Amino acid sequence: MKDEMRIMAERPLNAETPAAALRSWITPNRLFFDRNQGAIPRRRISLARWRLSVEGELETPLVLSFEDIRRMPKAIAADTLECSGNGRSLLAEKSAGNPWTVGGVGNAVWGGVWLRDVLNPAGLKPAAAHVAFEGFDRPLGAAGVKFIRSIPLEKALSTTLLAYEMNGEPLPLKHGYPLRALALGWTGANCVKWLSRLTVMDRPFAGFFMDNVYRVFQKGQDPAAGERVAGMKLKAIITQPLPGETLTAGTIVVLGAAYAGPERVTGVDLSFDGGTTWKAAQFIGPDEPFAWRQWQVVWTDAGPGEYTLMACATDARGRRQPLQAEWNVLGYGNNGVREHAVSIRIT
Ligand SMILES: Nc1nc2c(c(=O)[nH]1)N[C@H]1C(S)=C(S)[C@@H](COP(=O)(O)O)O[C@H]1N2
Ligand SMILES: [Mo]
Repeated sequence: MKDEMRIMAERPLNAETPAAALRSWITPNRLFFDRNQGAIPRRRISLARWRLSVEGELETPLVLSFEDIRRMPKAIAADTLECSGNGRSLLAEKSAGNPWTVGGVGNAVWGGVWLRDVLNPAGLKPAAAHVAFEGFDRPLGAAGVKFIRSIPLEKALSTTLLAYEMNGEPLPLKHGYPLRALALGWTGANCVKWLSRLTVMDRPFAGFFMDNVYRVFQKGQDPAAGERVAGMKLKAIITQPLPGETLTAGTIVVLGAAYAGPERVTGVDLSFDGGTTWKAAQFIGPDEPFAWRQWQVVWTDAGPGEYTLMACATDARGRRQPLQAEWNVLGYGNNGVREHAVSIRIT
């Protein structure tokens, strides 16, 4: 149903956006996917009490109030956010984790401050190499490990936003109120919610959520030896029709979205016959860096039969999405064209 999240787990809350709600360029806050490793704070922290501590390889460590953040130059950026595991359940071979289909992704316009405007005035020391983000959400489970993640300084200073607004509203509690990180174009795991502390480090933060997960590795391989998830992968999704739909012969409008994380999407091709022939889709809607592009194909004279629709995106570097995803133990980055095929019937 268009209006209901598909809940995969309640504690922690993990829920995906229904595919039909991915048709609009902006994903409504109410339907934006939820991905949590720990417990969502029970109520909004008082802004008067909230503090952000900024420490580590800095000349002048800082403690900022919400007012301090509010007084800084405001930045607005569109960003499509996707969980590393999105599409995992569509892989032919099983992998461990939440069974995401297509809805572990959403697009929003975020308002906040550039991370560089917080860090630069504090004076970065020459050893600065990574920035670690810590949230104040409580860990769940016996291990009690906090969700702490770091990103390279270069990413932190170029295109990372600290957001307090989502689609013109204060950041909703579930999405990190009052402040979250957004490494634009990078997977959700790099976008820590409920920020309480930023630590500039001389090396990547070491810990469970850096070294045991959010790594791309094969069976029998040490997770820490695998590559860290960073930029979202090039991918097209079909949002209309939906899998299993029965349609009436005639003109059929196929809709979808395509995204490439830090890259730009330059084309989408659609096949009605399981990949034998391809037709270029037409872009519709806004064209913003780091945000998905919507596309459509108007299919006239669609006759009765069974069809498999497949969409394939191309990026500005001329790369095409793979026909089949590269499998890995945790099922990250599924951008396979075949895995995202939509089978329909026309009568
Ligand atoms: N503090 C904190 N930040 C977090 C997480 C978390 O569990 N705790 N989960 C991360 C993951 S894996 C994803 S995909 C995104 C999801 O953001 P959303 O719930 O706002 O969609 O938040 C990230 N930031
Ligand atoms: Mo994620």
